[in-house]
Amino acid sequence: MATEHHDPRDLARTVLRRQSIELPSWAFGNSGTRFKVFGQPGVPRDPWEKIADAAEVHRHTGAAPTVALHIPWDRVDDYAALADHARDLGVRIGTINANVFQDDDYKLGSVANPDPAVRRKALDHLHACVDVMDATGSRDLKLWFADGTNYPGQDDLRTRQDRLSEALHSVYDRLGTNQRLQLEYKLFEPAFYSTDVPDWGTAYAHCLELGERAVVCVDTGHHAPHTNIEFIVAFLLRSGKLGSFDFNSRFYADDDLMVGAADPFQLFRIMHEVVRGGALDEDSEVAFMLDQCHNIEPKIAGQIRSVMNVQEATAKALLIDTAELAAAQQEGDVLGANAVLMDAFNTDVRPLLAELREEQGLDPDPMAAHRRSGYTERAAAERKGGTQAGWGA
Ligand code: PSV
Ligand code: MN
Ligand code: MN
Repeated sequence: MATEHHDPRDLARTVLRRQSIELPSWAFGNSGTRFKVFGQPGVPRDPWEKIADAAEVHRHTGAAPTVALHIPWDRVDDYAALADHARDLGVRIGTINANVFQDDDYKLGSVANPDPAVRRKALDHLHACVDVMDATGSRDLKLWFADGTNYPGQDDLRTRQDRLSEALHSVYDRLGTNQRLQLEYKLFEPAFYSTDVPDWGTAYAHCLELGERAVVCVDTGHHAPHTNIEFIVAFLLRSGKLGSFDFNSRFYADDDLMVGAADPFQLFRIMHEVVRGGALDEDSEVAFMLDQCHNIEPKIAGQIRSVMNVQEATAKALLIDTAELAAAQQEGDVLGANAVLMDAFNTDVRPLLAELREEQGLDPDPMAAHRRSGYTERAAAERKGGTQAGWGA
C-alpha cells in the first residue's frame, strides 16, 4: 500500500502554481454601508485606474491575472481599449457583471418587474452586457437580480418566475458559443420577504432549463446562517452545474468581508469539495472570484490578503491524504477519517506557498512587497477624488 501512495505535496505544488483568482473592479473603489461610505486616499477615479490596482495585486501574488467588471459601474466608451489597457498592465478582463439594480426604475424589480417597460429596459441592459463581452473577449456573464418583494401579496410569486425565465432565455439565446451565463442566487436583501432567485435550487432549475452554458454562481455570503455550503458545492460539481464562486466571508448577512477571515475552516471544507469535484483540474472551467468590499481596510492590501487566504485554504485541501481518507471512510473509521481532514487543516502551509512564490520570482511575502513598493503613496499623491465602489459611481 505504501508504494502506491503519492505525496500530496507534489499535487499541491502543481495545482497551486496554476491557481488563479479573479478580482472584482469594485473592491478598489470607496465603499461602506448604508450608514456611511468611508473615503480612502488614492482610490481609483475610473475603471482604468481600478484595473491598474488589480494589476498591482497580481504583480505581488502572481495569482490574480483577471479583473471582473460591473456594468454600468465600469462604463467606458471603448471596451476593447480597456481590454488592451489591462493586457498592457499584465492582466485581462474577466467576468462581466450586469447591474440591473441601481436605477429608480428598478424599485419593484428588473426582469421580474410587473411593468413590461422596465422589464424591457433591464433586458436591453443584459444584452448590452453581452456586447461588452464581445468587445473584451470575456467568457462569463454574471447575473444577480435584486428582484423580489417586501410584503406578502405585493406581487405574484409564480408570475415573477415566468418573467424571470423569459428574460433568462432571451439573454441565453444572445450568447456566443464560447460564452456562459452565470446565475447567482442570494437568500435576501434588498428584498426582505421574497427573492426571485433565493437559493441554489432555484438557480439550478433555471440553468437546467436554459442549457449547458448556463451555470450557477455560488457567492459564499448568500446563504442562511449555518448552511452547509460545501454540500451545495459537491452537488453542483457532481452535476456539472457549478460555474463560479464569488468568495467573501460573513459573520451575519452578506457582509462581503475578506474571504477566509470569518471562518477559515469553512473555506477549507469548500476547497476540499472543489478539489474532490475536479474544479481545480487543468481542464476545469470553474471560475474563482472575489466579491468583497473593503470598507475600513486598505483595498489593494485587502485583496492581496484575500488571494493569500484562498491559496492557503486550497493548499490545505490539496494536502489531504486522499488515499488514507478513502480507506478510513471505507472501513467506517469515523475518527480516523476526520483526523485525516483535520491533519491537513492544521498544517502550516505558509512555508510551502512562500517557496512556490520564490520559485516564480515573486517575493515570498506579497503583503510586505506591496507595502515596500510605495504604490499606495504614489496613488494617493496622483489621484484626487476617487470613486465609490458602486452606488453613485
Ligand atoms: C449581490 O449581493 C452581489 O453579491 C452580486 O454579486 C453583485 O453583483 C455584487 O454583490 C455587487 O457588489
Ligand atoms: Mn456576489
Ligand atoms: Mn453579495
